[in-house]
Amino acid sequence: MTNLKGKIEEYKKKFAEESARVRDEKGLAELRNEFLGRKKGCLTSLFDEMKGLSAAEKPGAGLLINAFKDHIQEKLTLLEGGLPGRGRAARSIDLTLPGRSLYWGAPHPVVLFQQEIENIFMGMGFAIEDGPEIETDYYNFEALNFPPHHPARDSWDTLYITDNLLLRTHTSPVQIRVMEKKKPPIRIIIPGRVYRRETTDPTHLPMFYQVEGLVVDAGITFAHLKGTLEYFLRTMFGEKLKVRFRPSFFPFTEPSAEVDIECIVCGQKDKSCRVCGGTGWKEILGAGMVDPQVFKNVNIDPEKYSGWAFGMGIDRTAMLSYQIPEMRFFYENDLRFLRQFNLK
Ligand code: 2NL
Repeated sequence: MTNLKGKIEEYKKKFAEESARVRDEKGLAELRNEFLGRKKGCLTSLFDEMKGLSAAEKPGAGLLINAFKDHIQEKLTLLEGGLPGRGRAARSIDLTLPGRSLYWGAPHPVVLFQQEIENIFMGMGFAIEDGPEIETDYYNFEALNFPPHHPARDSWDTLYITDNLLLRTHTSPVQIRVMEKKKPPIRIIIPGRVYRRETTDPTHLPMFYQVEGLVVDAGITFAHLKGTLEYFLRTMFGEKLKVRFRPSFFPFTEPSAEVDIECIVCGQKDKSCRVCGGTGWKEILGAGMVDPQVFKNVNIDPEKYSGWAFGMGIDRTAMLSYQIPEMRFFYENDLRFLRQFNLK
């Protein structure tokens, strides 16, 4: 046993001397073989030594030899990590390298803009609703006073799934669904994706975002429409913003209006402004008093109740607000573009 202990000490000393001389992987392999190798390794010779011991001494000797083995293995690993070249790069951790920084996700600019719109209307007591993007002909057209084959359908280039199923061309079907379920007073807005069969150009895509709004109660007039929309637009674009209403037509409202705001890019001062074409005005939304036929379709009595509605493009308005020349920029997912809008 004393013999074994002495031998272990001797081997440790020898290992320390020889390991100091190891310069490369070859030297390391030789050292490992010399001490842990199966055939003539020091470890093997220690186990041979054990054979001559008594049964009582064997367990203690086993522990000593295993501790020696662990010691050698640990030192070899350290040595390996300290070697230059390929060995070092492949095996060691460089604690001086800076950590990898994580990219924080952030809301998309169209989402930010939609939230701004939602906040203004929520401040006026409106609720936010949503509904399916795949609709039936009834909810997308018929309930909104477009009979089949009516020429007004031509101005909505629709993407059909079957003769009866289609991708909604506006979020109005959600308003129909809400009016079927709830009785007045109703004050809602519906933001969401809508689809049209469009040829892509800088301001048109087959998918875009729209927000529609609806107010239904006893005694609602065009004055409510005007006051609410003016308040909304001035909160969004500036207290002193000029807003004008022009007569227009929609199948689901009567009377109907298109609403323009002063050009927020040139402030009506540039006769060659590229945004407003020198007119000083930009069309921003469509609106009107809900047609009595639409109320009849959802069993609301048009003699008792009246209401107004509007529709506005979200991404289109965000383009005007941020002065973005291409709608496609929003949906190409180029992070260099998207990151510019998350300054908050
Ligand atoms: C536009 C015009 C508009 C509506 C949408 C509506 C919905 C119901 C009843 C009556 Cl359920 N009207 N929506 C009304 C007027 C205009 O959108 O230019 N949108 C981009």
